[in-house]
Amino acid sequence: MALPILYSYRRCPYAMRARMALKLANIDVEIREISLREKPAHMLQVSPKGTVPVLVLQDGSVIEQSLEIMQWALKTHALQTNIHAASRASVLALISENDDAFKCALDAYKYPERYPNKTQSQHRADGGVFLQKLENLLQGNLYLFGAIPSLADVAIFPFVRQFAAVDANWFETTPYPKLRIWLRTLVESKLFANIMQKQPTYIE
Ligand SMILES: N[C@@H](CCC(=O)N[C@@H](CS)C(=O)NCC(=O)O)C(=O)O
Repeated sequence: MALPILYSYRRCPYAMRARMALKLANIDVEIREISLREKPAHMLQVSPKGTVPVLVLQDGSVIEQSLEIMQWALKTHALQTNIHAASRASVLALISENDDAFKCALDAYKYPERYPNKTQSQHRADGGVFLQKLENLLQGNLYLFGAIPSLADVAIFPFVRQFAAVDANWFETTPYPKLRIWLRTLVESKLFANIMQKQPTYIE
């Protein structure tokens, strides 16, 4: 194969962060935009779990978790190397909180009919705990861990973007002013515009 292959889905936040990391690292890949309903047989063959993103390298090795794709792509990039050893554990812990508790709250807030144990505003309040934590980290900093973006900013903002979009009017009135600026900066970045370009669905 000429280039590594990235099985991707444009609107998937995990795939977004993988595409951003690859772009930041200037790693050219063949992006295969999939249909989640009709996943390509080759993708399922190399990664039977059936989620995107999946990166297939030229030597045939497969990286099938978005965070691992990011870490692989950015192993020598400032986004990772500028993180002090002491902060590294905090960066990874924050990403893990995003991927676990916040992602659960996001799903429940987006699809409250599937999670009737609580009302939609209770689900939103659950997510708000993480948003408040981000707001606190952004006091005095443009980014979560300082003046320049870290792995955490890129890994987390696609999920906050989805949370904010559920009810944009509500988000504009939240007591998270720094978070709003942070989100706008990242969403309006050239990097994000670049990785959100539409492309036809890959047909095997
Ligand atoms: N832990 C995985 C999660 C990836 C994931 O859940 N992706 C979703 C799309 S956002 C997916 O492919 N779901 C499979 C499906 O909907 O069939 C990662 O970090 O890469």
